[in-house]
Amino acid sequence: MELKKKLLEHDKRAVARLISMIENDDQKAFNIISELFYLTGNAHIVGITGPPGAGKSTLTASLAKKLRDLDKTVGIIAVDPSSPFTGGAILGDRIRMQDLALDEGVYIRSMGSRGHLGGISKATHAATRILEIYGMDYIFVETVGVGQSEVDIMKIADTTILVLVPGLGDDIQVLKAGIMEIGDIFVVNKADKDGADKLVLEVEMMLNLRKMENDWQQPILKTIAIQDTGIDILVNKIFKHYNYIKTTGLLKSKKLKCIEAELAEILRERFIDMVYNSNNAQLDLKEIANEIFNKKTDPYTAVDKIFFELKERSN
Ligand SMILES: Nc1nc2c(ncn2[C@@H]2O[C@H](COP(=O)(O)OP(=O)(O)OP(=O)(O)O)[C@@H](O)[C@H]2O)c(=O)[nH]1
Ligand SMILES: [Mg+2]
Repeated sequence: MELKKKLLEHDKRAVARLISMIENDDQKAFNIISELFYLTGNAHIVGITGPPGAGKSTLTASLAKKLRDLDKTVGIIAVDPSSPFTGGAILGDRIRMQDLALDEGVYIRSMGSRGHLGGISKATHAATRILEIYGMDYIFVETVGVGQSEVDIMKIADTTILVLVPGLGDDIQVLKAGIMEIGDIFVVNKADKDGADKLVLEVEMMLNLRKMENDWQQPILKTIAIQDTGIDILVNKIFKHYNYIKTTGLLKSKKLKCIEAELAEILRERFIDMVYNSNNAQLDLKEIANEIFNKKTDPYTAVDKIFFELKERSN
């Protein structure tokens, strides 16, 4: 197949086409992944997450530049970017972005694709696989948020970088409830602003308070992404973390968990599609909700009935 050949020949346009097909749920793209699946699994997947406007994209661009200097190839996927962007603004700074976008060793894409039930979608998983087949050494997945999305990204990333910035007001609020657990590396970006050192101290304190799950000491680094300051150290920590998870077997268990989450997501999508579309009359959830509201039925009985009808139909 033409597209498959182009992908193997490192034609970036094939990557763009395939990811678009994935977003449109075009089975042909998934077939290509199936055929080339043996080429997947070799990229270091780095999650970048943190509050809106923290400088995640600027930081990612800066990291990508550094990795290109080291002759590494880089794919970047921004999931649900919060800032409205036109064409090229996904990496914040247009000039940096243009350099990167023209480089055959870099591919940048934004995807507005949360799964049916939130979380990292089937499409995002598939896009990382395309980038792996293309041969990217590093894949950055940027997500914005200060809640569930950070926890979700952990499932796809081998290394998760949590980006924080001073001056968000109640800084420590941002760090609540499980969010700290997911950072393998903490970055206090915009260190050119007041309050960076205070925030570093606060993060340190939070980290000291909790029980360590393993012997990876989560580093806290200061960066000024717009000036490429602190990026060398960050790249080194990324290498170091990868080394750590490889040698301890954590990488394998992370990958297994990721595959499990992906399987569950594909099953969910497939199953919900089946429930919605397999009958002559399509399932009318609004109508059922109405019946439940009016106490004509209840959610458990309603779902039992849907399953019963599905079974009847498949017999
Ligand atoms: N002063 C300062 N500004 C920065 C720094 N890093 C990024 N910025 C600026 O912060 C703004 C937001 O940067 P982005 O990289 O788009 O931030 P983001 O986290 O990707 O934003 P979203 O994807 O919209 O959540 C831009 O105007 C950047 O130029 C920094 O280190 N210092
Ligand atoms: Mg961004």
